[in-house]
Amino acid sequence: MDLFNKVSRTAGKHSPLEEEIRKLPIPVNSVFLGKDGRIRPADFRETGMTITCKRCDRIAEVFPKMISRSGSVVLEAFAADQSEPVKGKRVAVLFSGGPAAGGHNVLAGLSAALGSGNTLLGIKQGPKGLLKGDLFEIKKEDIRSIINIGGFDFLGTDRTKIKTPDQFEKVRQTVVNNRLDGLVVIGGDDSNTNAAFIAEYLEARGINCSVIGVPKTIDGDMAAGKYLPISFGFDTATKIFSELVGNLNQDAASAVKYYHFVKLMGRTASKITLEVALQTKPAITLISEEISEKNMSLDSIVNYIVRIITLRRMKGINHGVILVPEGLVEFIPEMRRLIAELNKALAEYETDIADLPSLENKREFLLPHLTAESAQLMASLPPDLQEMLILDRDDHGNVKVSQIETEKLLIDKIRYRISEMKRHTDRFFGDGEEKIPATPEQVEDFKKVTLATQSHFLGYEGRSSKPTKFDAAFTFQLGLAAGSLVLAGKTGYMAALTDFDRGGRVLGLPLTGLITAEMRKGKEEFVIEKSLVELQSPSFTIFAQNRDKWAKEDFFSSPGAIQYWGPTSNQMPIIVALDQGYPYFDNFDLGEEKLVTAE
Ligand code: FBP
Repeated sequence: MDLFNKVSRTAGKHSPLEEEIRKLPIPVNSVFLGKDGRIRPADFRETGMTITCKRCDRIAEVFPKMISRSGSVVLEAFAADQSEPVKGKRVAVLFSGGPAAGGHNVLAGLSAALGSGNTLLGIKQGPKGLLKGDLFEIKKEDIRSIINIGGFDFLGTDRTKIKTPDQFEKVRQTVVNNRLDGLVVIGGDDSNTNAAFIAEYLEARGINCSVIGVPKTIDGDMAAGKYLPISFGFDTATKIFSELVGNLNQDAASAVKYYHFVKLMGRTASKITLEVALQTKPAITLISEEISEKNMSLDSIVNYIVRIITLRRMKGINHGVILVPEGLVEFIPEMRRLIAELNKALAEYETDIADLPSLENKREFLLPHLTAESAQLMASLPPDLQEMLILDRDDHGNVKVSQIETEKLLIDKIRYRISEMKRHTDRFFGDGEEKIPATPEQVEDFKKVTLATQSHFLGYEGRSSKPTKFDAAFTFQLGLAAGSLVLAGKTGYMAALTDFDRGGRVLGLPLTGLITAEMRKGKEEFVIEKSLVELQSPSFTIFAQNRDKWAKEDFFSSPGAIQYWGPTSNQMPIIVALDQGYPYFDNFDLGEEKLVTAE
């Protein structure tokens, strides 16, 4: 074959690697295997475990049907008897929110659970497509082309929040018009909350359609402790970010001139940052949850970083990598107060503000509605950050933190502090708790410091990659579990998987047990509680015990690319293994490997 043909042959998801990984066997949990070794849907029974959230009183008022049906009891899958599996059901599936690696394998698992006796329909472009009724049939050959392949592009996705009576009615019409027996929502906390509301709405109107959620988000904050250690996509995203951060560690130590400030995705939780830190051991890592717990102001964060940079300089190290979690601004106490006050004012004066023509007008209108401290802080922020805080919220009321250049804000403030230190060395060097101990020569050397920085934002690079072997296996089981829950006639549950070190345990979690009441834009909203980094957890403890060593010396590591074969190919997230108390993290066990491409 000539070179021209060889190059064009790889178009349309046919790169040599994609061709190979389509053929990779995937582990299958024993509950999904019949006596003949073929895949079949599992059945579910009640366990003795219940999950309830902090505001059960309000949840019971808002979701009476779901609560009385599930009793908040966790379900567990078991291998069904050998009777004929259910036939003739029509099940639709959608992606919601940001992409996460492995989404296509959820579809593959669903398709395998439904078998040839039922119909799987794809909903185009997420909740928007559900409202429009934009559905098409997913065929077995479609599954063969997308299995183990990254992205959400086969269906598309979006972030529409289904909230108005008119929207719920449209969902009902789509369900009725398409004779759906099941609806599977693959999404994060907001999308799974949507799934619970849809389940309640349909049930209250006597419509027999199982609504099942699947936990997706690279952020890892859609998790439920021992029932669901992590959401899918986290493992792949953190391995990609770790490869890139590892490379930056290596480059920093080679070029010996730059500090690389790397903002890492994770809108709220710093789980991604913690995992990447454990994989790459950079010079400095900020964890939002710790900053909030210690009530650290923006100034004290800057002081913390500058102190480490200065101490490293004294050892002759003038380079390194600094990890900054995407959601940081919302965890800095004074910023959090400012955002809360802005949210309240934005909700109260929504129409007045919408009528004002310029950002300047909006800012002038809002300032008198803030406390003096918040108004002062607001005025001190760069204009583009002010704009983000005033104007931009997503459909779910979240500040769009991915657009806020926190890493650049920190760089500016650090530069300013270093120049201040050079001018007033007495204030910053010498004896005293806050001061940096240094000899006169070291202080003179410090005056010569020029901080050379590079800033990076890693997020989108990690969302649509081909799934790691862990995510490929995890998502396939989640699809099998979701399909089985639908065929078992369950509604208002989330498909879940746990015990990643011993074959996997397949569960159905009542969505209402995960939901709580939260203030958003000044109003009470019902949302699935986000799982954050816990400062008492083994993963954070190990990080905290080691970070001083990583700050003092160049102790970094560079884990390299995702492997599909080789020593790290069966690795699961380190934070999951540590926090679940698994004996190892480098050899996940989710069942017997099978070639599932033809199922
Ligand atoms: P989901 O919660 O929908 O999975 O999205 C997570 C995320 O990747 C965040 O880390 C980030 O803040 C956000 O998506 C960015 O989303 P967008 O695609 O709207 O820019």
